[in-house]
Amino acid sequence: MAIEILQTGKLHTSCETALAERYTVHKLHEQSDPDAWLAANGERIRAHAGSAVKADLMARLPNLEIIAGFGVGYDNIDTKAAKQRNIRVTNTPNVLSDAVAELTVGLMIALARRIPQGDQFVRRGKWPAGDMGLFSELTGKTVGILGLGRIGKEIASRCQAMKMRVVYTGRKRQPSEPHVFYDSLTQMARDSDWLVIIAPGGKSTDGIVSREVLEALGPEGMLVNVARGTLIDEGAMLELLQNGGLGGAALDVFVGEPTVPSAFFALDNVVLSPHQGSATHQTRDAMGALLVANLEAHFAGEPLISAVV
Ligand code: NAP
Ligand code: 8YV
Repeated sequence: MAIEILQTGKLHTSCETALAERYTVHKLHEQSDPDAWLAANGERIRAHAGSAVKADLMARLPNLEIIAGFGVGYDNIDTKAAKQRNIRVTNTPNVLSDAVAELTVGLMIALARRIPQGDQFVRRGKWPAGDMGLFSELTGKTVGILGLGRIGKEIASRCQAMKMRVVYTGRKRQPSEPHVFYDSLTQMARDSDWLVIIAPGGKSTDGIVSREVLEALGPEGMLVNVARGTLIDEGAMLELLQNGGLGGAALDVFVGEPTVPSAFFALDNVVLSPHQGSATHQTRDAMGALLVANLEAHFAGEPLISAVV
């Protein structure tokens, strides 16, 4: 009998194709009455493919065995509820690290050199009236990385290629890493020209980049967030960007994304990106393949490839 699995949102096309070849896939987001559909069919579902799974959805799926997440971050999956029900959870680590690191360095250069603003300057015909001005560069600067994990390390090596000095913070020092470790995020921000945030979302990091940290980074300091919007005190960041208390910010993630506070749009010292860290064809294909490989391993009774629960 075919294994029945549930999607609650659209997934990358190659992933959806691979799932449909192997399983009977139900798409809750395409049902006219999702609630009635779950009541009638929920007990047949053995797997969920994709992220954003809360305890109330799990409760509607009494025979759910596994949640295969599409993404390395799993802050939108209730892993505590999953553990209590013995539901396995997988994510898609490593395969996206290069793409996210590439975007990070791209955002850094874009912010330092005001590349999006320069494009607008030319397109709007402002150049003939005079040059745009001078900005800063990465060369010789210190970058502090919050979260020297899989992606953080890829960012670090690319920053070194840009002739930057790398320092980092996290919950613990990593003895095998050559970079200077700070046990205080505020102190690291004070000593850094750039602060790059790439630690997981969730309760343990909520608001960790506080007003105090942002003020320590200071009027010349540049902030990059490619992690989750929840790590930063977004209101304080906006205020400091507006009043010159913070030099600039390049942001790929936001607290209420895809809605972004319109106050950001008026700021010249900001580069905005719509959560594009892993958004390349090759990386999304690889993420989808890993999601499917985890499901296949589970239903074959083999060890999961990338389990978080
Ligand atoms: P990872 O390998 O687990 O690295 C996470 C790092 O964060 C580790 O170095 C860890 O170090 C540190 N960390 C964890 N909890 C912390 C805490 N409470 N306080 C301070 N540091 C903490 O994860 P990854 O694969 O690099 O991914 C990191 C995150 O990037 C994901 O969780 C996701 O939210 C985000 N992401 C964003 C995009 C995007 O499109 N923008 C794409 C992919 C991933 P310690 O254990 O020493 O604390
Ligand atoms: C998204 C990400 O998951 O992997 C993560 O944690 O933030 C991204 O790769 C991806 O955009 C799928 O929604």
